Amino acid sequence: MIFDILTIFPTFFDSPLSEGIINKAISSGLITVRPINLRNYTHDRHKTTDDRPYGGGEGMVMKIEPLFEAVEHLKASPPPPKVILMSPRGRVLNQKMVKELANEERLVIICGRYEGIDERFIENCVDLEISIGDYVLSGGETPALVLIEAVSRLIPGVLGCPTSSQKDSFSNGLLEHPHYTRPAQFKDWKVPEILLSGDHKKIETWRRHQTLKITLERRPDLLNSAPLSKEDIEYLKKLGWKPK
Ligand code: 9D3
Repeated sequence: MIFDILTIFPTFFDSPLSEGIINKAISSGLITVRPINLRNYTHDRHKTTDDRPYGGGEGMVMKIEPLFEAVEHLKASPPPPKVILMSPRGRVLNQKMVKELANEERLVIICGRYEGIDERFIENCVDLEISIGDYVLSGGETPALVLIEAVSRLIPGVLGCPTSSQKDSFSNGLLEHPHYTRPAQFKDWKVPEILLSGDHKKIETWRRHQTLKITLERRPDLLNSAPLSKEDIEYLKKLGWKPK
């Protein structure tokens, strides 16, 4: 999979791309990540990418010409990409969207800066606008990294074990049960007895109950769309859950 990132801060991505799982995925050729300097597509001496807003007001707006030329240039080489704008006005990213994007062959990811982007570029050149949540950042670079990491993990071979991305929270639609490792006792804090029992059937049930209890406490909204068994629903009702 190819990720082309259009940004005025291409070096922002140097360190994150040189660490851990993403770095391995790049080295092994499973993904290609190319930060591209938007200023390469300007023609004036000052490499201007922004200008003052028509109608007046605070802040600067990203100009259409460099963005348009960059996207046209990228589209001229195969495979045809999906063009994504990281934007606080976009659809809020979730694991379902990540799964869908993992089926694409190539993404062009545009990182906004300043107060906004000329709307004519968005209307005519962007396929999808994505936000990563309801908080204010300074630009689309961090969101682009979030997107690339989330999508890359779903590409076969990127994670060591093919099941580990499926077992994750949100893949099964619920939060994870708690985890413990040695020592069995630290100060006077003990690992739950059942996990030391060797009774795998009982452990499995305990973990499922923990998953359901924690999800009910912290993210009851998830229970309305997660796949639940008859036993799950029975247990949740005992905890006071009312299905919607
Ligand atoms: C001060 C300007 N804001 C008015 C409320 C609008 C605004 C413009 C640009 C707010 C943030 C930004 C920069 N952020 C992004 O480009 C961005 C973002 C984000 O801020 N939060 C969550 N997801 C994303 S994706 C891109």
